[in-house]
Amino acid sequence: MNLKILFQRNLHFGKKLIQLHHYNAILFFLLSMTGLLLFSSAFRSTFPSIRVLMKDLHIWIGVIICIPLLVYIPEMKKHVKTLSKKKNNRVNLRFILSILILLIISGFLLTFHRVTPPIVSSWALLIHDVATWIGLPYVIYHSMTRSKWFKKLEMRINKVEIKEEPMLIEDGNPIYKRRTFLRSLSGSIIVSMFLPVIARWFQPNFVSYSEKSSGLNRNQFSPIPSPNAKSVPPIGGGRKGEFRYYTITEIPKLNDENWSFTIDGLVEKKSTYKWNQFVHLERDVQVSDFHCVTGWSVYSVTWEGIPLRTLLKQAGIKKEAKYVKFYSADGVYTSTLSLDHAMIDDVMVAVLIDGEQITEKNGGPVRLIVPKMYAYKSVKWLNRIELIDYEHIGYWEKRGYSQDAWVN
Ligand SMILES: Nc1nc2c(c(=O)[nH]1)N[C@H]1C(S)=C(S)[C@@H](COP(=O)(O)O)O[C@H]1N2
Ligand SMILES: [Mo]
Repeated sequence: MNLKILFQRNLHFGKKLIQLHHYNAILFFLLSMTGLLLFSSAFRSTFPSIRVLMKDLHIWIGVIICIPLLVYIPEMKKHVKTLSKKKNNRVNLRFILSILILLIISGFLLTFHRVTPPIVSSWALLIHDVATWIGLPYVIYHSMTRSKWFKKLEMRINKVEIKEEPMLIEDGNPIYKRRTFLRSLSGSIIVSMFLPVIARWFQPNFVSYSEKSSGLNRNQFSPIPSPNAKSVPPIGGGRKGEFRYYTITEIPKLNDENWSFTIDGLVEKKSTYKWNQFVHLERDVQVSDFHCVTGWSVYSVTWEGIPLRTLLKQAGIKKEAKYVKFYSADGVYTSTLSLDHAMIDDVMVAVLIDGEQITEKNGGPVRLIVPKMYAYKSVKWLNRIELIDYEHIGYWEKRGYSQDAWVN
């Protein structure tokens, strides 16, 4: 082929590539911002009302970012050809494309998490997170070292070095050395910024171990509930997976003095328990899975507590009662179940998890669990159950979460 034509074609292609990169950079920035906001617990508590909007936005930007990628696919062969002599660029391309593919597939699965079994979303979320925490720093590095600003900086440093140490040449090309130095410097700065999060992913038990040993659980209630024989050791060896701790308020500071537990509303017998009464109520043990609507799950959790229906029957359900409303000691969070759903066997007012007291982060001393529904139903720091005859809309449901919380 005529060399001149080949050159022109490459030039044309190069321009296209640059254009593609500009669109991508903006979209990628928006995608990262919305993604990081969704991940952030500060955002969860400060702007709960736009959380659902942010999620939809993130999904749509994700879909839009696939369009330039579709434009690129037919050109890919050509692109790879132009890189036949540049090993680094080829590796770079392969890496970026694999990260993108992982993000797209896992993002797609997460978007349709309601029609897939929870185990699929757990994996998808893990992959989405890991790919983000590796891909994001890489893309920042990539776009930095390729920016005009960085190139100028490199050139300036190289010039200075050449003037000052012209004799260094025997030790290899000084320009090359300086450039590698500058690149590894910016690389390590970026990596050290992201390392804490990345490390957490590869050492998922890190947080819970340090928590146990440093006694971060400030829930010091006495007497300590003594676990049922079925709870210790926990059935099947204990839970699999990690909780992500969520709260939309500060964690309430609870102790056996200020804590109480009330059942009231449309019941025959209203009652309020103090801790030392509550701790002596008869408890049951069950193993169940715990699913958050954002995709993560914790499997085979051994919960010990009082089945909700036992509590309700003891209180005496009045005929007018249609719904059960749950309150949190944080003073803000609530959820509801219809009376029928509240009577399902595994809905439990839990006191122990895997034979241990529920930590304050995890919603202790007492939390609700509704295993068959997404965990936004499972009120943490549960301190009041009220029977009502109207439908109450819970905290997250009011802010856009589906009223139907059934897990597939
Ligand atoms: N009081 C209170 N209960 C709550 C929440 C909350 O923010 N506050 N978040 C809910 C959601 S969305 C989930 S996924 C679970 C998380 O439980 P964990 O923080 O113990 O992992 O608690 C649920 N119960
Ligand atoms: Mo959740």
